[in-house]
Amino acid sequence: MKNFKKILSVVLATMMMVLVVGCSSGEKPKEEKAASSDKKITMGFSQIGAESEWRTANTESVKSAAQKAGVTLQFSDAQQKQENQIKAIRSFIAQGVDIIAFVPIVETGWDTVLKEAKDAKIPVMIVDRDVKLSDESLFVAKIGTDSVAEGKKVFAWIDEYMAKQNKTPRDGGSKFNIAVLEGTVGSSVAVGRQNGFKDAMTASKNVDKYNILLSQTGEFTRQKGQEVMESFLKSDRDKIDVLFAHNDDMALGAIQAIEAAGLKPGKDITIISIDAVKGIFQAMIDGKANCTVECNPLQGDLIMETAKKILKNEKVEKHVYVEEGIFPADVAAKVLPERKY
Ligand code: GYE
Repeated sequence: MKNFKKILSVVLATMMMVLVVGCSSGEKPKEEKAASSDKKITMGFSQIGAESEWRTANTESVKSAAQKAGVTLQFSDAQQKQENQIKAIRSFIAQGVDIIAFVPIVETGWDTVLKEAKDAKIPVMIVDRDVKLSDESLFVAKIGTDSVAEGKKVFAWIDEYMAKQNKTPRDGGSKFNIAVLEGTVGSSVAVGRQNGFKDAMTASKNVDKYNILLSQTGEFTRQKGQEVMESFLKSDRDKIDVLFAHNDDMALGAIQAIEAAGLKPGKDITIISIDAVKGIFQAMIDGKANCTVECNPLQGDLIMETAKKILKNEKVEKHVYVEEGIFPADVAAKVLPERKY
């Protein structure tokens, strides 16, 4: 019995020592280790600015999703400048954040800074817009929208609508004249929407019925959309049949310019744009716009979910495109109350 007690006390003492040594050597007890793969994540997020209703919804989605997911967000607004985004990414690297996510304002010019992130072993996620890189391993995942598909949907809708409405060209000619308000120059979404639109037009059996008369950037803003539409109307007021705006905000600005020029938006000029923000639904209900192609800005939850998987070394899809619909004016009143942005 005495011996047994002795052995027991030696065993207990050894166990205590193992525990103390184990903890003091920096090793965490088992349960804590398991929890540490779920440790609080810090994400550096570089947003491009606040140029549109869509962008505001996108920012809110990212911020609220981060909060819900318990992710600490270092949020930086680049005020529409790529150089500010590059600075922000460099400062995220210097701070040693766990993961970087950013919306590339333009497609090119990211190789160097993303290489710096890779060298610092910080994974990068691309959000919303696309990039052109020399090395695809410079980012882990891309979550966003398919802008080429959006441009294609726009042409298909126009072609069907003009026929259904028995429209004829306003200038008495044989082709419908289209005016385009493009998005930010060099952005993947402006390039993709324009290319998708043109490709669908060229591939259509009705290609001879259409002419892109005017096409200029309105920088995705309401103000610039209005200004550029004013200049379009000065030169070609009685020729424009269709307006394709790369986003709803520019269409909303253009509507003001069209009214100021004494024309009826949505009737004299058929208007289609992309995003599906609440503002354009109201314009459609008022009969001033005809259709919007959805581009979903509510990407926050997916971004946070993906970031967590990446940091747990789980496999993630390299490209994820969110689902998108199309809303012509006749469904606007029914759909508006359900819209989340
Ligand atoms: O359509 C527009 C904007 O990148 C998809 O950016 C986005 C576009 C969106 O500000 O409104």
